[in-house]
Amino acid sequence: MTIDKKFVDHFVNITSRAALASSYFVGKKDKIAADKAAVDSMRYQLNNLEMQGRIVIGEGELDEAPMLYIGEKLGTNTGPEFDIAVDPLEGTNFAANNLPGALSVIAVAERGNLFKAPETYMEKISTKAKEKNVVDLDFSVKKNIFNLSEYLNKKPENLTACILDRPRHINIIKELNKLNVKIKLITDGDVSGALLVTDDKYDVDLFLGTGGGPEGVLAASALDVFECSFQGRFLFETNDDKKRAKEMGIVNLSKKYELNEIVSGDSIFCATGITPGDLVSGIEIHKNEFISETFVTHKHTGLKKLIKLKQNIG
Ligand code: VTB
Repeated sequence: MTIDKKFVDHFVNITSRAALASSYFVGKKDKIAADKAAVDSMRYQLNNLEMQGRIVIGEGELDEAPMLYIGEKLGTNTGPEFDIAVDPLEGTNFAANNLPGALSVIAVAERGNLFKAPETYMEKISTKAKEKNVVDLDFSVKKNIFNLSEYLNKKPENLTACILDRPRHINIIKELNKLNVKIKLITDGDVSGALLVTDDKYDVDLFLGTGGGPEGVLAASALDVFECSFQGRFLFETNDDKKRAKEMGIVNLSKKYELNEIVSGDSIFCATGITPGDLVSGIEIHKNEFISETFVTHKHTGLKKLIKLKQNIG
């Protein structure tokens, strides 16, 4: 079974509209309002779609923002059965402070093919090498860099590694620095960070570090269409986290997941820019029209491109 390609247009439209809704709150210092606008728009549009949709990854539970919640049923209750992961506003700080990189994101797979991730942290690694054993979550930073250097035939000093700027990454950053690797530190937005390995034009060879688990599943859905690898391992710190993970069916809490254990079969991924960033440009409004740019993938058709749309605001 595959997802009909007509849904690509539908989902591009949905993240574009959600991005537009959120864009009115850009720079207004109100993360909750910017998030709510994107969530409300996404929910409304998903409910109008001929599908039997179910949210498996909701947004915002880490910081208790307004959200599309896990288990929520969406659509007209006719048509194909989809599992849906959403991050209607990825980068709430970016939107609130008018900084580059705010996105509206959705990933869709057929029922049962998208990992149900709890709202916890995940150790992640992605790179532009599909082969196993080039980079691995279980390798040291040094081994990953040396292997990648050999694989890409680039000296470590010419490799770029992207990582969230967080105190928890101090040792990884020190090690990268010692190896003379170029570091691209991002303050938020690790869906985008992980996707920067998909094209040489972004000049990122490796993405690594610990970020949100839901964001990891979203990134993996897009990476599945590229010659790229992704591994993720959830970090369950509290007893509550562990209990919820078990309730969601996770047996081995310290398992390292390969990309195709996170997403399998056909899938569609869309990320529309709200503010301009590395991956896509932001929403532009001209009188009654708006322009959006969306990073889109569809596994079955091999589609992977940026789609720019000019539409009526109406
Ligand atoms: C990342 C990033 C998000 O959360 O997943 C990060 O992609 C992880 O959490 O944009 P901490 O901020 O607690 O490190 C965000 O920054 C916000 O959801």
